[in-house]
Amino acid sequence: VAGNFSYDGTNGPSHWGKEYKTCLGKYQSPIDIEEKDVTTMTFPELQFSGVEGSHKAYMTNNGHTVMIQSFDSNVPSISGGPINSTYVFQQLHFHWGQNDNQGSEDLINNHSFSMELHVVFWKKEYGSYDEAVKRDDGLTVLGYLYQATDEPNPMFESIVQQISDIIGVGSNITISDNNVLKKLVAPDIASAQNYFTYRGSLTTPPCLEIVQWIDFVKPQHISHEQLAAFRSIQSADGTNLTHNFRPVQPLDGRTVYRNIA
Ligand code: B30
Ligand code: ZN
Repeated sequence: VAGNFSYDGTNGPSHWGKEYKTCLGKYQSPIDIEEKDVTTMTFPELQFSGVEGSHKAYMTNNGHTVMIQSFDSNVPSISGGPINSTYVFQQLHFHWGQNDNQGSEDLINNHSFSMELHVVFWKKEYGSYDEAVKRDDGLTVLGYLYQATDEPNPMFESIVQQISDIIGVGSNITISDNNVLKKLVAPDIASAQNYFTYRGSLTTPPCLEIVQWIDFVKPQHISHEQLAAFRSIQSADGTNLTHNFRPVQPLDGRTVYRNIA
């Protein structure tokens, strides 16, 4: 559901801290990742399970993004890498910009990408998402960067087609392609051990500082046209959600690691 926040004006990111004090905290996301400042590290292999096969999935306009969830019994999970237990898939969603030169939340060497996909997982031993978000190691989010190109990405075909059915806030539809989850949760297994990782927060209110971020180094692509479809959904105030990325936050002494497989 849409909380009382937006990406412009009096409810924009610079005002979130008035209602949500945590948004003013010291471990906020997103950040600018400067490659010259990262600490290299060899983590255990990051592993995906339950990703293969088909998943019944749903797509929602929640007023601040396009969100995809599954209530399938076959739920993807991850383990290994910088996390020391199993985390279960909850939802995935997207962040984009008003033009192709911006849209990603995390930046690399101060460079913005056109879109960022967030795949959100909760720590299984806490029993549920609602319990996990009360704990400081409750969530792991995978971040995938996308650069706009002329060439469409087949992975987005069915989603983009169906975005026209969720223009209004609160709309919810079944995704016709049962392979969407497989394609979005682990799109590029060959590059899955090449990531940055750091401790941070939810990038939207309530900005809880409970997230182990895993940002994959290698960008993927999406076409200008496919990206434009995301900008056509409406936000809570009835205007088009042309952009929904939070500006970068201070690193404040945190260490960003890069996995060297
Ligand atoms: S992110 O990946 O850091 N962008 C939440 C999860 C991941 C991120 C940001 C927020 C989250 O769980 N937020 C609280 C729940 N939301 C979710 C929702 O369904 O959409 C409720 C809310 O905002 O207050 Cu509307
Ligand atoms: Zn996000």
